[in-house]
Amino acid sequence: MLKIYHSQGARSLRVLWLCEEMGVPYETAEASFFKPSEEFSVINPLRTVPAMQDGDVRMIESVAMMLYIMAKYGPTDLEVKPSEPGYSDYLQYLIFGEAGLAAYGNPLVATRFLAPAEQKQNFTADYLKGAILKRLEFVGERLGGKPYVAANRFTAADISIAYIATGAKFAGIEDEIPATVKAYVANLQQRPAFQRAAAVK
Ligand SMILES: N[C@@H](CCC(=O)N[C@@H](CS)C(=O)NCC(=O)O)C(=O)O
Repeated sequence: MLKIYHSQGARSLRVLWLCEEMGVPYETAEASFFKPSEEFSVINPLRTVPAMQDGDVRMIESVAMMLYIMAKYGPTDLEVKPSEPGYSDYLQYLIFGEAGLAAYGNPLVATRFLAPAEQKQNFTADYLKGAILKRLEFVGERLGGKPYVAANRFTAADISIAYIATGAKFAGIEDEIPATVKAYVANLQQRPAFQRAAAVK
């Protein structure tokens, strides 16, 4: 069975949500980057969350885990095939959710919680915040009121993008998320699979 090293509110949420949508069984193990267990440190020496073990397979990138699970435990409509309209959007937003959005949040979160008081407000933190909000405006414009970012249906790309709403809380910018994106995420979060995944401690 898939073992997902998870911490509530971390990017492991993407992987749990995907598994819940697909009906793929999984178990979780606690993954704390502040107090990592020995087991977690062995699975992921970087101690970033999530990590995943599937037999001999070990992975430490949430979007790559999603691609792996869909390919290995699918087929699933959460994936868009190259022959379908919307394939390029699907690929773009699946990757953009991490590389274009959430990745900018890590140094912002670290600055907020770990930086000395006199370094909490600095050029870099302001730049990162601006970069995330600018990219969220872009997503909102791209959505144009539609409920999904690609292929006119719910896909893994939506799971990837929607994580930013959770990450934004840690970054202290949740109130600044554009209304269009807030509405998009709120709609996705109504899904029972999201609610089951978000409830996992
Ligand atoms: N690109 C990685 C990022 C993983 C990541 O940075 N996770 C955060 C928690 S959501 C973390 O572990 N931060 C602690 C750190 O960067 O040391 C992924 O998508 O899995």
